[in-house]
Formats: sequence, C-alpha cells, structure tokens
Amino acid sequence: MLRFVTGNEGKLREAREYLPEPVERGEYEYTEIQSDSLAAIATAGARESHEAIGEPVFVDDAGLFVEGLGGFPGPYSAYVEETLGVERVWRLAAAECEEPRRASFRAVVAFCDERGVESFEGSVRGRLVAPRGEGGFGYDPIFEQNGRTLAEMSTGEKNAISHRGRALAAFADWLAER
Ligand code: ITT
Repeated sequence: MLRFVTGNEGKLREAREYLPEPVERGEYEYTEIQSDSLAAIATAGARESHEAIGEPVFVDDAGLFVEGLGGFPGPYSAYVEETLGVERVWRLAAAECEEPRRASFRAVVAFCDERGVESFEGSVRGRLVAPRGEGGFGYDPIFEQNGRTLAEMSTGEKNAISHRGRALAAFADWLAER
C-alpha cells in the first residue's frame, strides 16, 4: 500500500488508476514552501509529511507553465487557480500570447521513507485553448494536446501522456526495482 498526501481528488484518482499498488490518502496538510522549484516544494512536503505521519508517503507538486507569460503561473498555479480562476487565465493568455500559445505542465512526485527522499519528474507540452471538456480537473479544460484538451480525455488517456503519468511511471519503475 502507498500513502499519497494530497487534498486534490483529481491527483488521487490519477495515481490510483496508474499505480499497481493500492493508494490510500494521507491526511496531513504540509507546508508549501515558497520556491520557484516544484522539486524543492515536493521534497520538502514529502519530508515533513513523513515525519508527521511516521510512515512512507508520497506527494505531488504540479504546475502550468505558459511560455508567453514567462512561465506564469508555474509553482503558483494553485494560488492563481483559486484567485483568478481557469477561465481568466485563458483570457489572459488569449490576450497576451501569440498562437499557438505554447504551455507545459510539470509534476514532481516525491516519496519519503526512513531511508530518505526520492523525486520523479514528468512534463507534457501543449497549447492553451478556450475551455472544452468535462473531465479532469484544474487547468485541464484549457490545455490541448494533439487536438484534444486533457478534460476531453479519460483518466487512462490523460495518464498515458500527462506530466503526472510520466512522473508516476518513473516512480513505479523505481518502486519495482527496489
Ligand atoms: P495538493 O494538496 O496535492 O498540494 P493542489 O491542488 O494544491 O493539491 P498543487 O499545489 O500541486 O496541487 O497545485 C497545482 C495547481 O495546478 C492546482 O491549481 C491544480 O488544480 C493544477 N493542476 C495540477 N495538476 C494538474 C493537472 O494534471 N491538470 C490540470 N490542472 C492541474
């Protein structure tokens, strides 16, 4: 069994679908340190959660990086989703960025146990479009890859190409080797 410390149902659903082992939610709110680096945020979160819970845990820190906005909102994606909302991030990109409005999603999964912390990264490149689709979560409706937004994909289809799917794949390989 693996324990995933997250408050995000969408992340939990994707990890459950992807990983071969059962995934339980870890009930803990770790401090999200202020940093430009997803890896630094995730590894600090995994360490703190492991210390608090006393068992092996993993966390996931992710963000949307819009090329024409200098990588905004990046590590601040959760705050920006809460304050501006996805529709207004799209309108900002539509006004400020030239076609094809390139963007990428990045995710860092960090696992911590008594032996220390390991992190695994994944990313996916795409473009921003007007919101479409009912699936997924967060910025999925405005992120298009090969003609479909991530919100127009099933969880399995999204995992096959997504930042999180790639980070989870590296994590699963490492777990299998250990
Ligand atoms: P945690 O409890 O795991 O921290 P969170 O939602 O706060 O959950 P982050 O701090 O990693 O997660 O913030 C990432 C932001 O980017 C947040 O607004 C998410 O909705 C969004 N996001 C992350 N992964 C995404 C994905 O696969 N598709 C769309 N939006 C995503």
